Amino acid sequence: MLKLYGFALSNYYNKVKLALLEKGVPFEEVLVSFGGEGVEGKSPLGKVPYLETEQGFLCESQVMVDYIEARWPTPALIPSDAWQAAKVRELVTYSDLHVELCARQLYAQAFFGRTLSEKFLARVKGELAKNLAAFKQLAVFGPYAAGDTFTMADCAVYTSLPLAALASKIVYGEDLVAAAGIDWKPYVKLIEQRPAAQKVALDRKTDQERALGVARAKAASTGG
Ligand SMILES: N[C@@H](CCC(=O)N[C@@H](CS)C(=O)NCC(=O)O)C(=O)O
Repeated sequence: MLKLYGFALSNYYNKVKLALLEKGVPFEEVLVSFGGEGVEGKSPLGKVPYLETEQGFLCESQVMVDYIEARWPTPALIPSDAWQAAKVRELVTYSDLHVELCARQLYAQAFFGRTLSEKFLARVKGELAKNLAAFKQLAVFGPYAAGDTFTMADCAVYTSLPLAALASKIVYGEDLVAAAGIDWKPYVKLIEQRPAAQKVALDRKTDQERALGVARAKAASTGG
């Protein structure tokens, strides 16, 4: 059976978990925190999630989602048409690379008690506003992220976009996602009608205190 390593507060862990749950693929969850023991040789950068298969370990959430899609094609999380599939993957990339990775620069202050410089925050604010405006041009929300069907783009967007909204609200006092004209709250409500997303959301809530405690201890021990 597949084993998914990571923790339920991690958006990338939840992206893969949501894909597995949507497809009904059996898997075991193995709790590994960031900087946790045993990551060596399985996830070279020490990041979670990573996935254990019968053939070895995989890291990088989108690689895992693509592997799961190839191995268990039904129900499909990507259209069969090459163009439509590329549009879904384009949105996944924008969500992961341009929205989440940019917003991630705020997490140290938003969630882990660090203070970032005004100059740094001003730069990230401009960058995030620009990237969200670009993301909005590609996202369909019709009603799903990439169109009228639930796809792997929803696995990425549902697990990351609310974090960008929350982090920017905490740091700047303004939800930059909403400010970009992205009405993300009804979208989250829609996705959370799905049993798979309900499980992800419940497990995330349960994991919140544990994960924050670990992250704060790590920040304190590294003088962060
Ligand atoms: N590109 C990676 C990003 C994974 C990632 O950043 N994971 C975070 C947790 S959400 C992590 O492990 N952070 C610890 C670190 O970067 O050392 C993916 O898609 O899997």
